[in-house]
Amino acid sequence: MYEQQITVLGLGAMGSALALSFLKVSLKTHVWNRTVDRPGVRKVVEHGGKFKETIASALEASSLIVICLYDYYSIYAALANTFEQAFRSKTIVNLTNGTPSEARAMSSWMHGRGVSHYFDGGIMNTPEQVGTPYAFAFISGEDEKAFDKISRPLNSIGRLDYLGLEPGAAGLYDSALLAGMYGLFGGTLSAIALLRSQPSNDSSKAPTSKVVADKLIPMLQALLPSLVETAEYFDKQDWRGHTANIGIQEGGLRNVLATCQAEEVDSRLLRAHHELLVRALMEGREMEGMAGLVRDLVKK
Ligand code: FVH
Repeated sequence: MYEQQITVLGLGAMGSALALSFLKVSLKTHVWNRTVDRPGVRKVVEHGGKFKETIASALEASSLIVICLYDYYSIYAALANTFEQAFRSKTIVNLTNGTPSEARAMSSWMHGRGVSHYFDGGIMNTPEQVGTPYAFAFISGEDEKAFDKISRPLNSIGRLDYLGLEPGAAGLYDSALLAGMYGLFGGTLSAIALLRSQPSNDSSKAPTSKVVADKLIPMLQALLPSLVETAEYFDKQDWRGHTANIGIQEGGLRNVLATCQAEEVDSRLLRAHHELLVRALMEGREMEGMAGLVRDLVKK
């Protein structure tokens, strides 16, 4: 038997997008937000969401509860004065961004208050993408049978990727994917800063956005398969430099840093990567591939 109603705690940018996606598939949607006067609250109520004045009445309204607050501290703060009875037999799906250890602690805290199931999740898209083919979320905690029960009401958000029993798994995948994203962002910010220094009398000067769209993005797209290879070599513990080895990578990045210096561009987002390459070179590992560098990042 699948849930016909759902409660959403938190109607910020993401929580309100989630609530709207539930309303769109005709789930009766109860909502609560600490501050009533918020655009997200108005929009969700306009679309049929049932606003609850107190968090206790929001919990009471459904047995399936989605939490999407700013951080884990906000959740503890919001639920601090709620009687344990309000949690009993509830299924909680917490889509607030956090770390694996925060997820594990929250799972124990919730089970200690009598919830029947606690799932932790990470949403890997923007609020605007909720309900589109780009949207997906990692979910972990409990078992596959329990996950199946929540997947029907929740899949209006997007694709749900269930990672198994360990409640911290979704937070780990979330952080790993965001690490990749921030690396890409950092490199792109440095690229834009360099491009802005094109001489204005250069007739080939193109708007920065055009260079990013026409040159940088196609280059990155062509390189993406090599990221999978790096992970495959890491899995096989194969440290050989099959294509570009550490020696070549260091030379390339050294040129970028020299150009940044000449053009008075702050290279701090790139320097940490260069330091890693130099350290490997000093250890005589110039023929290793990028997978070898991962070893240097792993502390335990
Ligand atoms: N927005 C995004 O692009 C990202 C995409 C990936 C996933 N994140 C995570 O989703 C969580 C919520 O993010 P959000 O975008 O909805 O954030 P805000 O619009 O800032 O809304 C924050 C809500 O949290 C409530 N809140 C904050 N502190 C407290 C508290 N102490 N007690 C109760 N509620 C609290 C806030 O309420 P109010 O300020 O309106 O009263 C909002 O409902 C987040 O983990 C992202 O990392 C989004």
